[in-house]
Amino acid sequence: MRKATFLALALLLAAGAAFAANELIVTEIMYNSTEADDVEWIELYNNSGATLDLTGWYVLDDNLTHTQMALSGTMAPGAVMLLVGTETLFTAKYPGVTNYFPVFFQQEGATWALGNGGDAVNVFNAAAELVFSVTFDDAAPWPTAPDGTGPSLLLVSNNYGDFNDASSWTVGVTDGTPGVLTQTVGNEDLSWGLVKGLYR
Ligand SMILES: [Ca+2]
Ligand SMILES: [Ca+2]
Repeated sequence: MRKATFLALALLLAAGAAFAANELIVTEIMYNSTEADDVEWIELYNNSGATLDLTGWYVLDDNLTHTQMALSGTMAPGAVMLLVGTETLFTAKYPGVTNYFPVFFQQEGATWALGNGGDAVNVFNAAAELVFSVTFDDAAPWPTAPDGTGPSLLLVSNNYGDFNDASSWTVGVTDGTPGVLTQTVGNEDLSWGLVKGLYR
């Protein structure tokens, strides 16, 4: 193992204390895709060491009076699931990606969407406790490329201190990687799989 990689691992482990406190976190957001009708999605990751029973859990944007998007089923440690805006748009753009919940926050205009000028993603557990929250913006210091030019808004894998800190997020690849975790900055030698392995 190269020395630089070892240092990166040590830094990741040091950051793990704050990270591990968050059982279910958002790792990637597509809030303004290049299509006229945004193909929106939110990527959720089981960051705990245990299987999560998501019965009763739900997601909202910044308007807590909007229709709650009920999560369901279970997620194994390290599992990734998507909350998708509109199923038909999503499956047309990302054929083969099937790890999404069977509720759709944009569908047929009935519910809500992620604002192109900034919004929030709030995850609540079955006790209606806020367990994850990010309020993002489309302007600096937040990454601006996710605002309609193609890339997603991507959680920086080695900085989990404050999800509302713009520096915790970066620019994903064009069209993002929905349903698949991707390592983002600095440590190209590290995969998310390796990072997850370290926490087990
Ligand atoms: Ca949008
Ligand atoms: Ca991803």
